[in-house]
Amino acid sequence: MQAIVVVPTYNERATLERAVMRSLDAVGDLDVLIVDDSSPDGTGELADALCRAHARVHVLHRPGKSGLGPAYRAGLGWALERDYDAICEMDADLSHDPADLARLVAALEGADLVIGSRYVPGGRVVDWSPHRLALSSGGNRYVRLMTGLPVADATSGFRAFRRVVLTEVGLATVHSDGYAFQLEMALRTWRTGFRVVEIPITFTERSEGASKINWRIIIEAVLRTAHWGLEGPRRPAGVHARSIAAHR
Ligand SMILES: Nc1nc2c(ncn2[C@@H]2O[C@H](COP(=O)(O)OP(=O)(O)OP(=O)(O)O)[C@@H](O)[C@H]2O)c(=O)[nH]1
Ligand SMILES: [Mg+2]
Repeated sequence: MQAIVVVPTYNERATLERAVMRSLDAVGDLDVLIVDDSSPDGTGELADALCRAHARVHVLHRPGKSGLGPAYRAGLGWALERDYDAICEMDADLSHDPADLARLVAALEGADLVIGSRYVPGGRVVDWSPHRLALSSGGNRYVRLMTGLPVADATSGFRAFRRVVLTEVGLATVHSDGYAFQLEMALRTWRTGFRVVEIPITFTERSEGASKINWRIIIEAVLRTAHWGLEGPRRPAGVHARSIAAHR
């Protein structure tokens, strides 16, 4: 399976090179696409240098910071224009261990979306404050309650999609900007009838750089989730015929 990992960056100069090099080491023929929103700290220039040094590293420069959702829409769209079968997402701050990419891609053998999950048995969060943990696990409980999505960690940004999922769920009509993007993608994937599987990961609080989470992002996720819950359905469409065909 030809795989790529899309890595959105905004001011991640301190960790980007390690994240990219460990990704290349993790999976044999993996490509990496960095999507940088003109980070003022020089992340984009570092991405260009990595691109020049490594044939499997690619860069997409965007004119300004417009949120995680638009960055991923551009990056996932870039991957769809090329021949990748497995399209992954990963943060650049080393909260996700790039070595886990191998398990994410391998698990696509039996799934259409694989989510690296902090909240299934074996999953862990290291060095988060009780307040941050409560926000994340409470947010996930709220999503399950409102939408019926049977996923323990729907906000996780460490995942792998089969190509067919991204072509079928209507990427261009996903309008969430912040972390709601991850929720919307998981929900659309499940509602369309694709197979969603979680595998345990250890998530480690970033030790360098600054978090981009803010109240606007949290409020967007709360309001959009309520809207999706009201809009329904609370059940999947059934096993997706195209996903079975792709699996054979
Ligand atoms: N291109 C782009 N990347 C972004 C944007 N916002 C966040 N990112 C990247 O998305 C990834 C996740 O963002 P983080 O700030 O680490 O969010 P988080 O992991 O939920 O929060 P922390 O645990 O506090 O770090 C990181 O690689 C960020 O650099 C954005 O507006 N544009
Ligand atoms: Mg982070």
